[in-house]
Amino acid sequence: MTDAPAFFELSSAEATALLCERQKYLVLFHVHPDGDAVGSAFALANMIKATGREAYCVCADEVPERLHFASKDLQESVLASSIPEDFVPDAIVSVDTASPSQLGELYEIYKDKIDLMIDHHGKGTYYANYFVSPTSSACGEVLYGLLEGVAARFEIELPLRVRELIYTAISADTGCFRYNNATPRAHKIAADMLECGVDTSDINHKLFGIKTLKQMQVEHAGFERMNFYADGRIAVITFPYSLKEQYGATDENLETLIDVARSVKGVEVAAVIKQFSPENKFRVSMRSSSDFDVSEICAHYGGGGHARAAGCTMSCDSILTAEMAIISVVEMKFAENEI
Ligand SMILES: [Mn+2]
Repeated sequence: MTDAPAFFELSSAEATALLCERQKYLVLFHVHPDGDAVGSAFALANMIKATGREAYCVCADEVPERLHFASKDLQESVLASSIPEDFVPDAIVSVDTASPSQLGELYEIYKDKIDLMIDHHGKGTYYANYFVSPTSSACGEVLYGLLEGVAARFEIELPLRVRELIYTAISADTGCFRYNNATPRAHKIAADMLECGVDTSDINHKLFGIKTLKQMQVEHAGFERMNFYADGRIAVITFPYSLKEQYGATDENLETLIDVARSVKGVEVAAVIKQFSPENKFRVSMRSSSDFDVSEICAHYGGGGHARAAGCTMSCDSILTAEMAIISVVEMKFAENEI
C-alpha cells in the first residue's frame, strides 16, 4: 500500500516566496486555453523575466490565434517540444488548471514534479505539492496579489505588460465584467490597471470585439441547428464533425457557439455539443443564466467548472445520444427544483 500524496495549501506570502526563490520556472496551463489561462501564464512568465530570471510557458495545445496578442511577444510556441532542451526548470507552477486531466498530455510528463498550483476555482483535484486556490473571478485575480508581492520583494514596479496580462485574464473570465463572478475586487483591480495606463478598451476589443469570418459562418450554421427544450428554457446546439469538415473549421472557430445559444431570450441553460474528431467523443460546454448549477450536470459526466459555466466530455454512440442525455438530466433537475 502506498501513502496517498499530500497536498498543502499555501498562504499568499508562502506562495509569493516560492515565486521569488527559484531561478527557472516552467508555467503550465490547461488544454483548450482561454484568456485567463494564457493571460495568467504569461503574466507570471513576464514577471519572472522582469526580475532577471528565466521562465517558459507550456501547454498541450497551442495558444489560439485570437489570444496571440498575449503570448507571441514572449514565445512563438507553447508546445513542450518548443522549449529549449537545455532549459531545466527548478520550479514547475500551473495556473488556472483545476484538475490533472486539464493538463492533457503534460500531466504524464510533469506529474509528481509540479511544485505549485495557482488556481481560482476553490475546488478541484489537487495534483501539485502545494496549492493556492481561493474562489476568485479569475486566476489572474489570484496572481495579481502574488505578483504584487514578488514586485515588492524585488523592489520594482509591476511592469505594464504584466498588468495588461492580468487585466486580460480577469476580463476574459468575467466575460468583460458581465458575469456574476465579476466581484468588487475584480472591478477594483481593473480600476488599478486603468490608473496605471493599461489600454483596457484595446484588450477588450481583441477579446470580445473581433470575430473571424469563419467563426461567424460557424455561428450561423450553429444557429440553424439550435434546438429548444422545456418551453425554451434550454437551448442546445450540436456541431458534428461532418459539419466541422464542411466548413473547414478549427476547434477554435467553434468556441463562440455557446454565446449564440445563451443569448436567446428566455434561455436559462445553454449547451453546445461539439465533435472535434471522427471519434465518438463529444465535448460539452454549458452555461447558465439563472441559479441553475450547470457544473453539477457536467460533474455527472466526469467534468466540472463553475455554477454558471462548465464542461465535460462524453463518449457515446452519436451526438444525438449525447444531446438527449444532457437534456434528460437538465429536465430532471428543473423538475426537482420546482418541487
Ligand atoms: Mn480561469
